[in-house]
Amino acid sequence: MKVLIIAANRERFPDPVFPLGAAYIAHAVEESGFDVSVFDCCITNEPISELAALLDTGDFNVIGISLRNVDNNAFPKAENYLDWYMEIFRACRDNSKAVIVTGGSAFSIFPDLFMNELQPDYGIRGEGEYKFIELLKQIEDGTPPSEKLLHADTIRDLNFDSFPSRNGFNTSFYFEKGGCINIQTKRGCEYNCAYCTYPALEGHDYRMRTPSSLVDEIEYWTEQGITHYFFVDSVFNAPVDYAYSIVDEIIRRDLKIEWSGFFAPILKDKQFLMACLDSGLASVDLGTDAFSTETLKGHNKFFTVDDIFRSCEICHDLGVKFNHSLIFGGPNETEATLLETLINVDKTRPTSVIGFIGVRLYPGTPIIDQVAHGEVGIDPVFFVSEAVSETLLDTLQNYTSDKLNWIIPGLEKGTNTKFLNRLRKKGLKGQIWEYFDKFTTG
Ligand code: B12
Repeated sequence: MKVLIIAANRERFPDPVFPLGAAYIAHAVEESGFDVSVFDCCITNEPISELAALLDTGDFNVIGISLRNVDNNAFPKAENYLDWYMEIFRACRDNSKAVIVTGGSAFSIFPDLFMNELQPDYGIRGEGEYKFIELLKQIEDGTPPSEKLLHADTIRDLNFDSFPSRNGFNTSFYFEKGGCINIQTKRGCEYNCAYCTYPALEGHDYRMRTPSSLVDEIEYWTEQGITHYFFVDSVFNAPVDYAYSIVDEIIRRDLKIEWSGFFAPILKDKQFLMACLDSGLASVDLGTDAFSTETLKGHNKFFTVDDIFRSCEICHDLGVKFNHSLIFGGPNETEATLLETLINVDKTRPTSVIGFIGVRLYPGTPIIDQVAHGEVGIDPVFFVSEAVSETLLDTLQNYTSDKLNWIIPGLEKGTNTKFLNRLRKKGLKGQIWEYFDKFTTG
């Protein structure tokens, strides 16, 4: 049976990101002995015509389409990718008789709505490695399931027989244009942040890969010339013992790499970050969200204003670049809390700040019950605290106008992709925001 896996994502901001979900699925297909090809919509300027040509010659039995992003989260200029996904589905229907199966994080957030809009033959919600293969076998045996929307069980053991080969994907493209490739160490998130989809997508319980097999993957890619990595885990530094075991294994193998990842601002002392530095840590992306006690409470965060200050101080002491990821206008936000956040962020002298305006509402997140009125759909709906809804955009515009290291996609601030591309063309690696301190005015 011939299977084609399509990575549908074309978003290139803040960087093109290697389609890791699609690669996991393609690898599972490869391992199960089916004939697999891949098509990545991000690396070509003419995806539809190229896809049509491939479908014309490929004679595929099944097409798996990976949907990563629902939308770009950039209120008030948010765009969803549904029209684009529809084009891909149309191209597949028009040029092939294959059974179409879809999945991915975007799909798993809105399974019913995407089933309705895109009309695949099957949709798989959740982790697709085993469920997709089960479906392929059923199709091959002539016993396809009658239900169209399938729910994958949580995969308890993430130590698959081998790490994703990424065969057929253009890893060098992502290393050159995106400055790194991505690695997943674990799945799951123990926290309950009000807005967040991660627990809904990955569950609350951690499932970890063993450090040695994980670092085998990094070592393999390092031998292929990849020097920079991003750990895609929801929070790299929790649980901290597991994070230690990874950095220790990288140090033990003496790999010459640089890496970054999402950190919660809960650093207690310098020790952990020093171990990270020894293993090649280049920067820390802090999931700060807000920097005032009331708004942190509103987001249901698990740390305090003091924790954030302490974490930033540790980064400064050790010379580690850090970004604050923020969400402005969340629950409990007032003019006073907003100003407090802005001023506190400045006090910490970050390398950069990436701020989203308003809370994008998704089903399955804790905030939904408190604030959602009516249906929350693929077309982005954002919550903005009433106390700042009239003034938020102006306040942010005015406060950040002379701050060149602040990126606010909703204000199209710091999002000039031509400029970012020029930086990459100079060969800059790692996270693009690591270079934004060069622009700091203060
Ligand atoms: C790491 C990450 C980033 C990093 C990526 C760094 C890098 N170099 O990779 C950064 C910070 C750059 C980033 C940016 C963005 N991200 Co992001 N990101 C993530 C995160 C935490 C992990 C993604 C990942 O790699 N997962 C690991 C892979 C293996 O999992 P997976 O893709 O889900 O695949 C599994 C299943 O979905 C399924 N599956 C996947 N494909 C298919 C196909 C078939 C046929 C089947 C059956 C199953 C299947 O099986 C796979 C294996 O189990 C997720 C949240 C999350 N926990 O998922 C958000 C997430 C993917 N991002 C999201 C968004 C919106 C974005 C941005 C648009 C804006 C933003 N808010 O940051 C940009 C877009 C960037 C781009 N160019 O596309 C959303 C997407 C959904 C949505 N809400 O729209 C998520 C889910 C978070 C959220 N807010 O809900 N992101």
